[in-house]
Amino acid sequence: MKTKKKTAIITGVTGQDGSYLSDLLLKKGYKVVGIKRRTSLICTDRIDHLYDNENFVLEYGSMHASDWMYRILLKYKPDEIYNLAAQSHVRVSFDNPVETADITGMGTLRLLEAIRQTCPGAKFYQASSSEMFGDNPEVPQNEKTALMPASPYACAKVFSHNLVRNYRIGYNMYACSGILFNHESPRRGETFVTRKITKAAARIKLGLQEKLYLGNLEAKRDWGHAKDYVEAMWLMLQQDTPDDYVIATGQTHSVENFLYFVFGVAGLNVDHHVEIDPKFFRPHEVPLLLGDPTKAFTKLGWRPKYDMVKLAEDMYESDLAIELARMQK
Ligand code: G4F
Repeated sequence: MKTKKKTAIITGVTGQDGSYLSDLLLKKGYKVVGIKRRTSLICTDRIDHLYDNENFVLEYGSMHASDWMYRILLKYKPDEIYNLAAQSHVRVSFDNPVETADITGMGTLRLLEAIRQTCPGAKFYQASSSEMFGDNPEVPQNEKTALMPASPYACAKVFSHNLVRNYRIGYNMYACSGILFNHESPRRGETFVTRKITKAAARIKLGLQEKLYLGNLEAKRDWGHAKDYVEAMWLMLQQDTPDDYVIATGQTHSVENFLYFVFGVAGLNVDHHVEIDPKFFRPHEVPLLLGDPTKAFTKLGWRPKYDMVKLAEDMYESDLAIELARMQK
């Protein structure tokens, strides 16, 4: 007997995670409905390769409003919904706190409420974040570690994280939060520190740029590869019961380590090219993130394939190829 094709809705589909998750679900035979905020500039580079796929549909919707949520949920009757939409830049959230809270916090409430009223049996994944641990010095951080958010972005994520638990228990919905530690890739936005470093190293190597300006080099992050992390998102929705999981590599490195490693691979001297610019410092920093992914290892059977070294090499090689291709145009 032929089984019905599953339908998944992904908010934030044009982002790094949305694009990798679309690739994964399409490979698994899903129909994927991607939600994108309408903008006059198109900005769909990360999903352009999916346009010809008959199982991929793009719809417009902003997390600021909920009318489209009811329409799309009723139209597609999804089996799974992945809420990846957010104003996800921590530094930017200090400058735009209200917009961040509305998209990253209230947007989740709008979506959960629309699901409860239209398709309460659908499985829901929320992109929670290790930023929620904030400046809690306790490491490694696991699902029980106290949340001490240190930015408007993290405060909004905590609001969403608590709502997921509230809807799971209060309405018996299959709702999970993945507490994802930093995850990067060649598709990472260019203003996040890892991509900023790999892109600058490639450009400096090719003589296209002289200097790289950075902020706090002492902060430590548990960096994994986004390709690994979207598999964990999917696994969370394939369990008998919904739960929250920390997704991390269990290793932490300073920004300085990442910088020296990438510049070493590129054969560049950090002292010649890197300067500190106070504008990249944050009013309230998260000094140390180190995740304990034991629960995801044991209950989901999930394991990351990339560590920081493989990740940084992948990103640098990709940026070098992109810049070389641009030069040859
Ligand atoms: O790359 P970042 O901007 O990532 P951050 O703030 O850790 O947040 C990312 O990971 C979170 C998961 O924990 C996500 F929830 C969030 O959406 C985002 O994806 O900064 C990493 C560290 C910070 O400590 C920052 O102060 O790098 C430091 N840093 C130093 N110089 C810099 C720079 N960050 C940026 N973006 N740009 C700099 O020039």
